[in-house]
Amino acid sequence: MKIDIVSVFPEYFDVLGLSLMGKAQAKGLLQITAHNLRDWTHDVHHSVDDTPVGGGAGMVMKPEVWAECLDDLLGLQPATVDETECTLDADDSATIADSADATVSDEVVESSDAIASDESDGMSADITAENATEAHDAPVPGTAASDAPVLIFPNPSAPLFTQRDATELSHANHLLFGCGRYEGYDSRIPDYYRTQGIDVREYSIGDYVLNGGEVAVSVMLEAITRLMPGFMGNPDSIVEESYTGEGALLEHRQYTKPATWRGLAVPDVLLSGDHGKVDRFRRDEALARTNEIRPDLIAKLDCKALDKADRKT
Ligand code: 6GU
Repeated sequence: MKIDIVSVFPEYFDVLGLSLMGKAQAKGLLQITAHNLRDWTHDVHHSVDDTPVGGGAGMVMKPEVWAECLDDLLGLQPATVDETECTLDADDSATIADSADATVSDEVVESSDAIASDESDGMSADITAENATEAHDAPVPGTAASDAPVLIFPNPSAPLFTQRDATELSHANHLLFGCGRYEGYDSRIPDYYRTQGIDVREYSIGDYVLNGGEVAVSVMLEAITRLMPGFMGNPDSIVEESYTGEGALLEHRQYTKPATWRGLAVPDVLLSGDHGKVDRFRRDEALARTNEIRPDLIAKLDCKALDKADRKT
């Protein structure tokens, strides 16, 4: 699985080289690249945000830089140059004057080509003068449907990311995560890529607010990649866990030896050697704990996932 992550703090993802995720990369199961969004800026300040239209606190990540980056990483042709993007303000002209090889040209394609060839990130090298003249056409997806990329934006105002999403995404060949910071990103960024036929997802990881999407992406990535065949040393360990399968319950409590520790005993039934009784005990405990801690999960349970003995619990 190829995983691209775009962030203004790509160093956040250095930790993905550790533990099982690091091993999966060494095995060639995962190819993770964290990119710096600022590599796609052209102004001296490398700015990626602007004030919110309509007013309000904070800054919003602007669409132009994201689009250059995402077009590149998705292998899309640059989009039709929008008129508003061509309007130069005093800042822009100063920036262009600063740059040695970019000149203010009335031939927009020429200048965007010059900018593109500045990029060291590989994809832009494919933009030849020939296809750049066709840049006024809408972008086309660059990959076959079977390994179509999935573009994912962490967003605290989006639907919750669940085990079901993790399972589905563990089958993808290419995931591209875009981490927002500040007050978030211009909503037209995901909208635009949807219009281009890209599978775009926005997810929250819980009902609390983080400073940016980086930690949320780490959480989602860990949930997704551990479900890939060959990722876990012991694949059985992902079968019995909480939130797995249709009748998702919280897991029963766990114990190891000794049988009594600091006066606290392991339940007798677990020492009985009777697998049927152990299974029943654990199942009852899972149901009781779920009912107490997460009644919302009980409400969502499919009746078919319950057996006769469950109903008594
Ligand atoms: Cl995905 N992003 C941010 N910034 N905060 C969050 C979140 C995501 N999910 C929960 N809180």
